[in-house]
Amino acid sequence: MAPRSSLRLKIVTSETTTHTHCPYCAFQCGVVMTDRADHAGVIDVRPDDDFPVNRGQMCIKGFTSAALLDHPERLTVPKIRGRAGRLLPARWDTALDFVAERLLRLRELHGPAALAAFGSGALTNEKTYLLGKFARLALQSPNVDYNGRYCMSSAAAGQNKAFGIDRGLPFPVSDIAHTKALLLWGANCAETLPPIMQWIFAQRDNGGALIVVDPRRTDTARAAALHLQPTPGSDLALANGLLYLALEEKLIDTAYIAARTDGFDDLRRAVLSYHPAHVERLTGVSTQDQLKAVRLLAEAPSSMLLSGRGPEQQSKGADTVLSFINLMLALGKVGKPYSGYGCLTGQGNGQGGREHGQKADQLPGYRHIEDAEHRAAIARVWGIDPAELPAKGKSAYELLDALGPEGGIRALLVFGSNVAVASPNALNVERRLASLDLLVVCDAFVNETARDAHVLLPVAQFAEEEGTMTNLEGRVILRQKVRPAPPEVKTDIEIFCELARRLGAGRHFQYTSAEQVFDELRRATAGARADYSGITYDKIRRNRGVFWPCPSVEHPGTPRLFAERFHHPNGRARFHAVHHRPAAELPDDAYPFYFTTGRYKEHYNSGAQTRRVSKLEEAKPEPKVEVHPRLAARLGVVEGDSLLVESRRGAVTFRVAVVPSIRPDTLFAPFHWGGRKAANVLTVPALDPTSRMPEFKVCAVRARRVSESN
Ligand SMILES: Nc1nc2c(c(=O)[nH]1)N[C@H]1C(S)=C(S)[C@@H](COP(=O)(O)OP(=O)(O)OC[C@H]3O[C@@H](n4cnc5c(=O)[nH]c(N)nc54)[C@H](O)[C@@H]3O)O[C@H]1N2
Ligand SMILES: Nc1nc2c(c(=O)[nH]1)N[C@H]1C(S)=C(S)[C@@H](COP(=O)(O)OP(=O)(O)OC[C@H]3O[C@@H](n4cnc5c(=O)[nH]c(N)nc54)[C@H](O)[C@@H]3O)O[C@H]1N2
Ligand code: SF4
Ligand SMILES: [Mo]
Repeated sequence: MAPRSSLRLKIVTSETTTHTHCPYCAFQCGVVMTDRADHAGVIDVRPDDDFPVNRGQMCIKGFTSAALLDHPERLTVPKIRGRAGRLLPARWDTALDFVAERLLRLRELHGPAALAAFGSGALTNEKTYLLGKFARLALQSPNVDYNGRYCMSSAAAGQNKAFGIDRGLPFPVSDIAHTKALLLWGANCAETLPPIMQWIFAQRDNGGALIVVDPRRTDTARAAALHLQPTPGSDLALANGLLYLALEEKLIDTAYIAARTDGFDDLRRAVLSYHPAHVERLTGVSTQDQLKAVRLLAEAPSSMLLSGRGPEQQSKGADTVLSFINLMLALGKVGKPYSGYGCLTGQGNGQGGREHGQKADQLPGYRHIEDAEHRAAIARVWGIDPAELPAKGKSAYELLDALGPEGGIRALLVFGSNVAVASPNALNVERRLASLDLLVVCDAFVNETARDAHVLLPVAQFAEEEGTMTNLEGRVILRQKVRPAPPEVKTDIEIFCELARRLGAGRHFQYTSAEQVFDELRRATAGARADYSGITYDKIRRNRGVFWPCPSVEHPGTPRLFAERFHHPNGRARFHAVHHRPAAELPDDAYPFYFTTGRYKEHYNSGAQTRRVSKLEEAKPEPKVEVHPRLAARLGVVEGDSLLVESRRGAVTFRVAVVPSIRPDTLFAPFHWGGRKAANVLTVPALDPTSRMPEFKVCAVRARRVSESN
């Protein structure tokens, strides 16, 4: 008996409880983690009842997130590819020396632009900031970009043009509960942000109406009073059509337009051609439904339009976002209580990740790398001559497409993205990765991108490090350390510092903690659009987050934007006359169906993490292609059959899910799997001209039944 009770005592006394956040999406649920350090790594995660965003709720990914920490497949030592092609364990010094020597040699041979880095919206603000600094000062290359280009770039471009600032939601999520009309446009919140549904249900209970626009009748659409089911890629035409009807029905707010906006006359002329019958032909949405939607939005005392990746991941995504903003401005809704336009940010730090300089054209604080004043401001903080800062580099897909001897990029360092799975035209990206002289993947797991890597560097995970994240509301929160990282694992910050030293830039990378990096980030963003200068770790802890902009330590932060002014110099919002244009690839005789992509509740992005969590893998072991019963009959397939889906880029065999919830002209599959199950083998790498967002949501395919053995 005695040994047992003393053991129990030991377990109890070694428990530590930490308030932190889920590793995955932009909702950044507050969680409480309990580390029973002496109990074979058992670690509990439960939702934090007091965190004001998720209020005690969480999704299955959050509940199972601790499984990533002690996972048997975790990368725990550096690895270098040996002569026989196998990855062999190496000491840190050996691996870092190897990487640095190769980088220096390639830079000497091919110039600095031959080196590139790829970042992520999964990285903390501190890492985002350092990755941009590392690329510019240690690699000395213009070529740094990140997976937010695949995620937030269209919404960012639209908001910057219209409002002069880009913060996903201009209000806290709790405002959703009080709006009288909520339009979710191409966002499947029930699966992608499950705990946000508490605010959406509260909105309904408060008498509000919900409208959903999605080519599929998703769980989110099922909760709606009105579901519009447009043809993929027709959102801009639909939004312009709604504005046409608003003009026709005299629903626009002329006083607001005169007082707070510029450019309405050009827009009015542009939307004259979006007659409802024409819009019905382009979108498949009836005139009656168009009218219902615009009346709900316009006549409600408060209304919100929130967009997801559906309309944004298109080769006209930035213009489509502008068409949404045009509509909400014309109705006089933006900046009024419980009203406005917002985009639902995706990745854990999808917001902060787009502000602090890991983007090819950007410097910290949302500064522009081609603006002389912005360059000078950052050069002062970094202690360099502005001339030492490279120019703007290539966007994510263009960067990956330039890998190898033809494109000229010889070395790539990847931090936090599984580009081989997540990029459009994935087979091309796979080939380009394989043609690199040096591929370094820094990750906690050996994902598909690591398959051709020369060096793998193991990194600490969310519960093993500290740093700030900025959630979908623009609230800066603190990721806290729950337990130490495994002994042979480093944080991304340590890797930046150690590599920078070996590349001769060590004096710019003297940090001993994430908080020190944050203090530099605060100085670098002072006076900039995304001003974090008044935020401290301590202030975040005391207030459960601080909303940027926050320009001084005394400043309480800014939960709501636009009540008085927009962020263009004259304080007014700008309308933009935008026109519908077809998707880059439309169905034709050879490839007769639309193909679109999205997500399952159980998996996260490329699946590099969630496919390793047994509960999630059991719940959703494979991707299925959704087929409407009429189309299934035409193709001669039933539930569970194998369907070969082919585009001009490649072919994938999916098992079939026959569902009445999809349009009969459209196939849908999730992109969470790699290799031969990768939806991105099919997608088209057409890019938006402004945001450089790939068209993940529309391409043309053909399909035929195959036997299991094929
Ligand atoms: N479970 C889960 N949650 C996640 C993620 C995850 O991978 N899994 N990822 C996170 C990230 S990074 C992101 S960006 C967000 C994304 O969150 P969402 O934007 O909600 O996700 P998606 O499923 O990509 O796309 C939303 C919807 O767009 C629809 N759609 C497809 N084509 C079109 C179109 O042409 N027009 C319109 N209007 N709709 C279209 C799809 O049917 C889909 O239901 O989710 C975040 N949360
Ligand atoms: N067809 C199609 N393709 C899409 C989309 C779509 O809707 N359809 N959506 C796009 C969108 S919105 C996104 S956001 C992308 C996402 O797709 P990816 O860019 O592949 O992102 P993840 O799958 O989240 O990959 C993250 C990797 O980073 C690692 N990681 C996590 N945290 C850290 C960290 O702190 N440091 C380091 N070094 N590594 C870390 C994880 O282990 C994992 O291997 O996919 C895009 N691709
Ligand atoms: S994945 Fe998103 S919604 Fe789910 S628990 Fe994590 S932060 Fe919350
Ligand atoms: Mo995303």
